[in-house]
Amino acid sequence: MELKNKYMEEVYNSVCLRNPGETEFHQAVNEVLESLIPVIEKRPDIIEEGIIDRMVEPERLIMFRVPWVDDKGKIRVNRGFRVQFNSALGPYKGGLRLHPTVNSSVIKFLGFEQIFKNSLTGLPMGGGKGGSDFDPKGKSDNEVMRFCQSFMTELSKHIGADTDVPAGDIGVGSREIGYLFGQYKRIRNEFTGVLTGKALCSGGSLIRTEATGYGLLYFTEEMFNKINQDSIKGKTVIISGSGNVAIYAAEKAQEMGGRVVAMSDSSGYIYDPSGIKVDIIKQIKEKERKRIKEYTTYVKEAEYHEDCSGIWNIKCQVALPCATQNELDLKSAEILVKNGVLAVAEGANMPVTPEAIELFQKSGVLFGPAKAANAGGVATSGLEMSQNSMRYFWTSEEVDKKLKEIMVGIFDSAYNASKEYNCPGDLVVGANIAGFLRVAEAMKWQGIAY
Ligand code: NDP
Ligand code: 2IT
Repeated sequence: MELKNKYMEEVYNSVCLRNPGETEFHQAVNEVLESLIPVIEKRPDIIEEGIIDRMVEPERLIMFRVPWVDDKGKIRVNRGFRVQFNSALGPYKGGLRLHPTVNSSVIKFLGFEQIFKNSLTGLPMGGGKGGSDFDPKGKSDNEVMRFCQSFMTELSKHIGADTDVPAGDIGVGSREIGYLFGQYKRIRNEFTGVLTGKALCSGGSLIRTEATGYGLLYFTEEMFNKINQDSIKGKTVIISGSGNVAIYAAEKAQEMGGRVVAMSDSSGYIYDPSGIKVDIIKQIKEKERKRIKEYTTYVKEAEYHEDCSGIWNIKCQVALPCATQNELDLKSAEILVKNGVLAVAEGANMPVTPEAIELFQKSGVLFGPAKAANAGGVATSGLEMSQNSMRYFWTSEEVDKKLKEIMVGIFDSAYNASKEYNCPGDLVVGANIAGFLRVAEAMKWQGIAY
């Protein structure tokens, strides 16, 4: 979208020129620059210090070959990435994604978003992201292990508990983190908190598994309470995806009295008007690693439909996209608005297209942007790092309480910034500004270090 400020337009054009064809990265930068126009109009020092010019350029981008041997003895080669985007606030922090669509554009967009998200948590974490175009689907545990060991053999040269701390994202859960952790420990001979999302037996934190989904619901409830004087209770909820974020979003939505009627994977969606049984989804997805279609073998009355984007045709009051980027477009948004949706919050990163966001906001739908709404995962990773540093652990109740406080804090920061900058309730602008200001202050204080 066109930026109504000459300086921002120049920065954006240079990002496009320098990163040709990287459309997801361009999209993420465009949204942030647009939101920051009122800030630079008030603060000429930000332009003078080159804060934005520096922020859109990663501090470091590592790209490497990942060779591994499959179960048939055939040599396979994937491409590995780690973007260390910004270390103004702390060690680089962000997940690893294993999915065939991973490329430098996807990793840069995710790493860029992560800077502001991590800042919003208030915890000392910089922004980073990584991954590979390796597809874990259909691979044996041994193949996944060999891939992870090869990936970590190179990555271990660039990370560390005080340097860069990766975690999970699409295709990376406890199994993969375990293989990665084991290989790091072997190479470096160090048992440290170099990764988060670890199993409890190896220094993991209680509630990290649940954190992104739970945090999303705490954030959504804050939007309902503080903007609309309403709540999730009694609302019909649709959640796309059926991975880590989606499952625990569904669990918490039901605990809060919402009625979750549909979930999906990349093949299709299930509709269960009597309310999705989350334990069955956990069984299919976490234990058996099967397709969501299997749900209909457990629940006979449930319907299965191919084409995952059809999920947005179902009438609901709350829509929570928790699968992947750009999964909810203008056409789907028009249907949701027509069907009376009241709130949309992004569990995935950048799942709603810019045109769809604009429609929701124009139509008075509460909209929770990813940077704020899904920050509970990385926030709890930050709490895992704290516990590792102390060589101690907190109870579920303690971690959950801190997570809730952080999510309420993020909502308040974004909402207050939206009011201060004359667009009350625009949490996209509010989150971008609140996240940015903290990073900008640290960059200014540290001089031209990067
Ligand atoms: P998982 O791998 O656990 O689950 C991903 C889910 O999304 C699966 O149901 C998957 O379906 C679906 N999906 C993935 N790619 C596509 C696609 N191209 N089209 C349609 N569906 C797709 O990942 P997570 O739950 O961890 O991550 C989901 C989203 O949340 C991502 O955007 C991630 O960046 C974001 N996120 C994750 C956090 C975390 O802590 N894990 C924290 C904050 C954000 P299928 O099985 O068919 O591929
Ligand atoms: O997008 C994200 O915030 C994550 N995938 C979680 C990152 C983390 O370091 O826990």
